[in-house]
Amino acid sequence: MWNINNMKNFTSVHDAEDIPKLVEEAIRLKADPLQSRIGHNKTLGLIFFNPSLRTRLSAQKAGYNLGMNVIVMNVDKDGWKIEFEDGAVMNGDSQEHIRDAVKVISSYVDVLGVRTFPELQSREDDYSEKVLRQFMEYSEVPVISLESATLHPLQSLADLVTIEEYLIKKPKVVLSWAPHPKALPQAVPNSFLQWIKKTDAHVVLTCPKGYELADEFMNGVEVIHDQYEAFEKADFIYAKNWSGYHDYGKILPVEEDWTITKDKMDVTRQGKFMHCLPIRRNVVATDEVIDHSIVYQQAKNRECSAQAVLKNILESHG
Ligand code: SN0
Repeated sequence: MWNINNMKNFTSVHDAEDIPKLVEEAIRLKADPLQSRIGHNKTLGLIFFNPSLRTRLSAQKAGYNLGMNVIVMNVDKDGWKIEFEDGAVMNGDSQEHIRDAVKVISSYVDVLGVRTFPELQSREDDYSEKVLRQFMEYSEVPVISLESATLHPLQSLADLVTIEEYLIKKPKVVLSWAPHPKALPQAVPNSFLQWIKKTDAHVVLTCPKGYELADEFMNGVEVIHDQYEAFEKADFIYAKNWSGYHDYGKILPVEEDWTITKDKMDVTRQGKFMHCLPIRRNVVATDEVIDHSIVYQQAKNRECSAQAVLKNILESHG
């Protein structure tokens, strides 16, 4: 079958050849979710090393919409303890090597999704995508990232779909760092920048000094350290916390209050507030901001986005 994106795996923006077409396809699937049953008699496997609500349920629903069977496993809780080191002498805690686990899982499924967060200890380990790479190496079937150590492409595609639904030409889109009690991954902001840069948006990043992301994501992005100034006339405010990239995995001291409030939203051009969820209310943003936001639309768009990706993969691997 003719396929617009000729997708093998889906682990970053680079796996989508034609992003506007993928966004359009997601929007078409949202309007008529049961239009294609290309996944009939195929099985989707979803493997989680970390918690999930939207990714898990939306990917499951997307699979069902295409007629797939879906099997889900929280390997961190229900499986054997996995060993990731090559050549390890496994006489300690870990019980099953990743290469055996992935070979076996991939023999049961036609498409394999995996979620694997960074440890936030070693930047080198995390940014080499150690776990995702092993899945891609040992899997016999296409692999989808359900959020890896450094990227969250299914979220970013849903974010582009959501922005596209407002039909604003050259929107001003601001990615804003926000406070959080825990050290969180850089995956969502990295990935959002990777994808939004492929659109006609004017992209601004605002964060306290020291919270800049890796150059490969920041290239071509305007950086404004004053949050109010950055928010001026914005059409979309995308809030997210992340831990330090340069001072890796650290929570750095920040003096000003970066919580997103109505006062800050008031300097935008009736800007829409976005967040991938889960969100710590009244820390990242106030109740008032969240309750007047488009976060549920964004979350709903996870379903059609995952479905567009699965459909493309099934078309390429019929
Ligand atoms: C994850 C992250 O990458 O930031 C997943 C987002 C889709 N978020 C968290 O781990 C939040 C945990 C918390 O304690 O609020």
